[in-house]
Amino acid sequence: MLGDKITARAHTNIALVKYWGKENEELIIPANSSLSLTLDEFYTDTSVQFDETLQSDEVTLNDKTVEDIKITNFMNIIREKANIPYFARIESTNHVPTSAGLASSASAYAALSAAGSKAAGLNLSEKELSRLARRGSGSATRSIFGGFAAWNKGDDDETSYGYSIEDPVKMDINMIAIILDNQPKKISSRKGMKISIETSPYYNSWIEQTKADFRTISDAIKNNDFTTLGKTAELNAMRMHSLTLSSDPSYLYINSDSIEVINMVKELRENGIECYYTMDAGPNVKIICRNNNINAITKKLSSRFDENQIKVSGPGEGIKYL
Ligand code: FM0
Repeated sequence: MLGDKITARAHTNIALVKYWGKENEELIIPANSSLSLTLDEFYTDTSVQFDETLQSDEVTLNDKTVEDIKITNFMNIIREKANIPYFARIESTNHVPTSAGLASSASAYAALSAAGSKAAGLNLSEKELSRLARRGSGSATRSIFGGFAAWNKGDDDETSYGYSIEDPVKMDINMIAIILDNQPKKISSRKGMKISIETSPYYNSWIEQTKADFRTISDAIKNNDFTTLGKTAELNAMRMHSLTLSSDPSYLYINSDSIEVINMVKELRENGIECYYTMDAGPNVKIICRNNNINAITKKLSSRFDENQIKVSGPGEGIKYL
């Protein structure tokens, strides 16, 4: 009921086929479909309560009051859908290492969509929730779902939505995140992808490549083929990063620590420990591996990095109300 305090939990996700570029910036319609794995270790809990006595939305993030026009704009979408004029009290706690570049906007907007829409009296399906989450941050579209999830590109608000590919996940797959920099990124993904789509001469090839990668990884999931999934995800990530290098101005998320981790992964592989790397819009590296190799990989990483920089995670679940 309107006035009830509703709390939802959403987990973050890491893309295996990356989203990098928008066809429509206002509606957040992407230039390509993407595919991800939701992780159990990193999540956001958000509660929303509408209150007719409030003069504006009151937002606290990890117990700190924040003013964020993006959140107000997002709440306006919910107000419009529910046809209510009231502001809300929003409390959000991120169980993601602070600004670790672990796609906290994905879990944040997925949790806010679920809690906000229900608190406003809306009863949205998961597909509708994913379309709503998309308006906050593209990657949030996929965080409504657990396990392997995808975001269908579509070409308007109706047809651009998230869906489950497989949950629970059958494949033996984990991700080890190596936190190399916990500062907010200099070039946000929003800005970075805009520069890429507008200036990289390779952008069209990227779009063609992501279509092939999407098919390859979907098949690999069906066939429980870890090797093909890992290889393709690694290539897809590096091809996304090559768009940043080939943009004007050129920019780079990869730093010298990232390169060190990449080389460690290659060395591990040469020694028979099968693992692959992926990276998003920041220097942190995520290593894709099987259960029985976690120890060997974390041992190697600990020779160079601090224990609290290394976070192991398995597949996580979709949105839930607490
Ligand atoms: O997650 O401008 O969702 O597919 O993480 O808010 O829609 O923060 F590697 C980059 C995420 C992009 C790939 O972009 O952008 C992926 C990325 P917004 P997001």
